[in-house]
Amino acid sequence: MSIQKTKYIWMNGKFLSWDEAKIHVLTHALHYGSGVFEGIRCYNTIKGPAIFRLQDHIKRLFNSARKCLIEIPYPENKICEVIVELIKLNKLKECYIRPIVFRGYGEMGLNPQNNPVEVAVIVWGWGAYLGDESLKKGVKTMVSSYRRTPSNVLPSHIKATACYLNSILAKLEALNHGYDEAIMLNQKGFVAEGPGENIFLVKNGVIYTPPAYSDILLGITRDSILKIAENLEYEVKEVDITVEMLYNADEAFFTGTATEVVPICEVDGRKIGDGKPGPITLKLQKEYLDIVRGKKAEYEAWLTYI
Ligand code: PPE
Repeated sequence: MSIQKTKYIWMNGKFLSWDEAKIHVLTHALHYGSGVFEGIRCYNTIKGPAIFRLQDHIKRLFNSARKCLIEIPYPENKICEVIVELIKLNKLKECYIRPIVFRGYGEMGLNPQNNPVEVAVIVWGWGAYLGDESLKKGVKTMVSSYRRTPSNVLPSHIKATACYLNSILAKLEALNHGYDEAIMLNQKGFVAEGPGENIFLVKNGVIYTPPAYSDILLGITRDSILKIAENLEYEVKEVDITVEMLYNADEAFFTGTATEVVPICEVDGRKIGDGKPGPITLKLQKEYLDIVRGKKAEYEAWLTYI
């Protein structure tokens, strides 16, 4: 998926042209992964473009920074305003939004305190994360040989750039074996999440997802799906999930900002249910896509109109 350039990028207080937004090769974060970021989506609605759960994403960004002892030199509402302004300037109706905060050029070595904290926001059109067919047809997965980095090694609740080498290794392994996506277990051997997605399964009409303590990123889409499922009066359980439970599920699906809601049709060559997207998955997917596109009045509070 090559990136479609937009006109402007916001960096360190200024709106720059796309090609101007550059960093030095000695940028601390490039060498040591000393950055935190977010992934947000803006969708077109009948009332114009709207950002989904903007304040929640920005709260998580500031929380990630705090946990990494990075002080963001702007208040939360400034970053929110910049995002809205950047989408306007680039005249986009739908886009992916990537705010990133990182230790810049200054000194080398593992003490980052004298390196400036740099902040940028980039927006661009990003289609289906797991492929154009993924939402309708679902994806094939494998249980990765790479375990999710445990929280006492890298806190999984923070969205830090450094965490993503773990995800990249799992992703490449899955692709090299001919699968669309990986499923990672935690150190205890329970199902954790995908390299860039949370995971759910359905068994006998009950919806299951790994709990907050299972070394996962606390996804905002995960949280949305939990609330949507409860409002639709499904029984939802946050419990440890074994690989056995996954193999025996009636349905399974991934959630994420980039991914949205994608059915999992196969795990390690075993069909999930009948190997086709399940009815509860499709119902939650439709509800989610309706909500983000402003078709459900009761969820308006999740939308920030441009
Ligand atoms: N787990 C991981 C490891 C993760 O990276 C994401 C988002 C999620 C769960 C779902 O979180 P949320 O988006 O809040 O529902 N992954 C982002 C980055 C993807 C990328 O390749 O870049 C995303 O979906 O935006």
